[in-house]
Amino acid sequence: MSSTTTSTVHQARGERQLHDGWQFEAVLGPVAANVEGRTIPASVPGSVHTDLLAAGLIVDPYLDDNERLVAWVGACDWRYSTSFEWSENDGAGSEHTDLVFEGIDTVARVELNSQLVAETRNMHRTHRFDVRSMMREGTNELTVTFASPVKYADLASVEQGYRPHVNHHPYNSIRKMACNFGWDWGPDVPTVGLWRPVTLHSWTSARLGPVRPIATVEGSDGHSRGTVEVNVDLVGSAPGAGRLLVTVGEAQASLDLEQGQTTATVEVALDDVERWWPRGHGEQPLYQVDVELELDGTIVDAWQGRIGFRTVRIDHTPDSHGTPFAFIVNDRPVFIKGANWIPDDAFVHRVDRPRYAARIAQAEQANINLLRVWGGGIYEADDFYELCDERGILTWQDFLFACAAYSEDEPMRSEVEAEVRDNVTRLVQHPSLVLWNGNNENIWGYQEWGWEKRLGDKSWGLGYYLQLLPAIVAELDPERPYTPGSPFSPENSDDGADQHHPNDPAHGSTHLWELWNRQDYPHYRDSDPRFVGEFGWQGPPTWSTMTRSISDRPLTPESPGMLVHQKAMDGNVKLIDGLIAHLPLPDDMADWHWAMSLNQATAVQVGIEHFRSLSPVCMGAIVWQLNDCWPVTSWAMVDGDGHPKPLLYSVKHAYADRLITVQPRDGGLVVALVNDSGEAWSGDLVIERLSYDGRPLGTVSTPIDLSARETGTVEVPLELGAPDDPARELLVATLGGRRALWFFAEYRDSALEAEQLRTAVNRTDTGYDVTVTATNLVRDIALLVDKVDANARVDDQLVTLLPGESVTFSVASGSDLDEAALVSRDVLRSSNQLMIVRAAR
Ligand code: BMA
Repeated sequence: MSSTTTSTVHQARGERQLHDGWQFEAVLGPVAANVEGRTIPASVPGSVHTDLLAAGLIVDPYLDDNERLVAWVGACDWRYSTSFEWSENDGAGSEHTDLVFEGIDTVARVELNSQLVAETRNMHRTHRFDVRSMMREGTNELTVTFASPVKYADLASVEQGYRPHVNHHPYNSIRKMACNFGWDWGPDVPTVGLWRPVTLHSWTSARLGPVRPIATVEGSDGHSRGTVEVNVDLVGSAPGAGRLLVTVGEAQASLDLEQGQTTATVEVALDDVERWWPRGHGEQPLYQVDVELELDGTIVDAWQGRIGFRTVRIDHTPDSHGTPFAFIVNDRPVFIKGANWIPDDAFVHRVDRPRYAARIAQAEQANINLLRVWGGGIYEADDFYELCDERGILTWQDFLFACAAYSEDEPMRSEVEAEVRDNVTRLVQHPSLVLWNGNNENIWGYQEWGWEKRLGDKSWGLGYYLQLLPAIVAELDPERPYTPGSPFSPENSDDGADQHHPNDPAHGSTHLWELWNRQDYPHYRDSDPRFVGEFGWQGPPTWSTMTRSISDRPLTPESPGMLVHQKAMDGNVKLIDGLIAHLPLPDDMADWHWAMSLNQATAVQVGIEHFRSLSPVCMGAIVWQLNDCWPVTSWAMVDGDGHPKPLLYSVKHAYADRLITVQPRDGGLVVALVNDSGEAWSGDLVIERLSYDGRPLGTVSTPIDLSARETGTVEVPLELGAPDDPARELLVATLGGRRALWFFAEYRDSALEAEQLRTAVNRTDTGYDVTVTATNLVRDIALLVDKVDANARVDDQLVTLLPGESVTFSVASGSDLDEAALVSRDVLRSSNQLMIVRAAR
């Protein structure tokens, strides 16, 4: 396992990983006959599902309807055990021996040499136990017995009192990743295991506890002064002279410790620092922080981390449009081109650093500058935030409360507090992290989803979101913004008189789900939101992922496996309703797959372009969702096998630094020019009305001079905006090398003809170049290269060619591909193909 939460916390002295020799067995529950009585090798970090799979004892829950076949696993109790050698003389006669679990999933009884160490019930926190008095010379036996998470949650929800939640399990009664119990894009596979590292830590006299470096910066860019306030907890008591040494980059400071001191703060000042910027705004300089604890001249413990210097705040100052929600980084407003992040695997321990890196690279490919870590998942591993620090991807971390009411009583309250303290402390160093957010949709849910009457006078979490969480953030991480929830409308007055509905688009952040659920995507243009925290559209996974994971014959939109891998309420009906206003419903599976993928890409693009055209009134959009955790039809841009869906490419276009888009406004049309780059954008904007066969029907040219980060609009003159024949005409707006197209009719009402394409395929060092030339108008050309090679990637998709134009796609592949297949109708797709129903083919 390369994914650890300690990659920046280097406390190597006296630490020994206990990852070997683990095995597990079922101890209670509906155990399958082939597992009953067996002892199975266990991976640590790991989970019971993945080890059963590795041992060949269960089928892969990600395939077909296997999820149902392995449902018994989550209903069993499991015992993990290992033994290890230990001697009093280990660790140079150390005085203390701690057993440290960075993640226990979830309800467990930990025993060492048959003595109870502790009972745990929170996956999201670390546990450190002083086990010195239980250790013995020679062989030591460690066991961790896990209660069934399903049964525990069921019982706990009755003991705590029923509280509303979405989906079918009461995930809100247990501090375990909510979506492991199933979600509207996730499999129901509640697992158990030691999901993060386990270590034995031997130490003498004193050691470092948690270390929190808080970086601040003042002055203008180029002459910025940085200060790092390093807050250190000290554990144990040093008999002699103690000292803390702190190094940040070139600067150093030290502090002499007093006998018995348990906390210390060392400030390091740096005269001239470079600021950390989000991608698209500047560089990402990072500074290493080293903390050493010295006792009587010897370094006994050390910690290492990495910080960046930047300021961040959210502007909520009411204005004539309502209340903004604008991230201001280093005093510069940053338009958020975001995506929501869910756990990249339902078995989260499988997400290692290379996988995080691959996913973050895909986010960069889509011009994304913020990932919101959604509250039904986890606090991700350090690897995630480190990579985001390096790449300039901002992160927003929800606290882990999603779509449910939560008990504020014991034992939940103390678990929440411990978990929040752990994770705020762990993540405080990351400059990419720009927001702590209290929950996902719970304040909204309380008001709108009928919770109030179901809850009676029971607590539901508001005390966490308004008091406990902000108090901990203010204490441990005072420089970082906090919002109580998403969506969220800030109060406009102290007496609360101006309070707005939490999802009011004119105030703060909003989640726009009505479009997908009911209204259709052109209606994104009906509202002028200040910041969109969630909006999205479903589409199937890529063809290769879909056919690898679903073996239905025939494979149809409603064949059994397809329905198992579609978790959304009325998902298929919404897919159909969302399509048929725009395109005919195909009667063939390959066309259905292409049509739904295309429609997903178009819908989100329409939303983003509208939101960006409103900037700076709207200051951000966060698409639901970047990634998937298994192969499924969902709102994701990247499917469960890591393959990019067409949506990733439409988002890339819509999030380009410089965007031209045509928007209906006030009964006419405007061309909106969005310059989210650091340089001015000037030139002649040419707006042309063309017939589908390429004949010019009118043109106008307007000089443009936009400053850096400026958005402007140009009205489309009436004679250009009013077509003679909407089915056969389009608008083309061009500035420099960029252009926007506007079609006066929906695809299905248009005169789009059968495509006439010429193709040429050339071998390159990294794969193939595929040049496509159009004789007539061909819309949304995409090479679905995964159909030829599941691992192949193409640099672009969804390109529209006017008659006579060409495009060259670069296909990266390590294999020799069938060149004819690469340009076959099944792979080289366009929306023209969808206008012709099977009978005509
Ligand atoms: C939002 C999210 C998720 C959900 C998504 C799609 O409510 O917060 O709970 O998966 O919508 O329905």
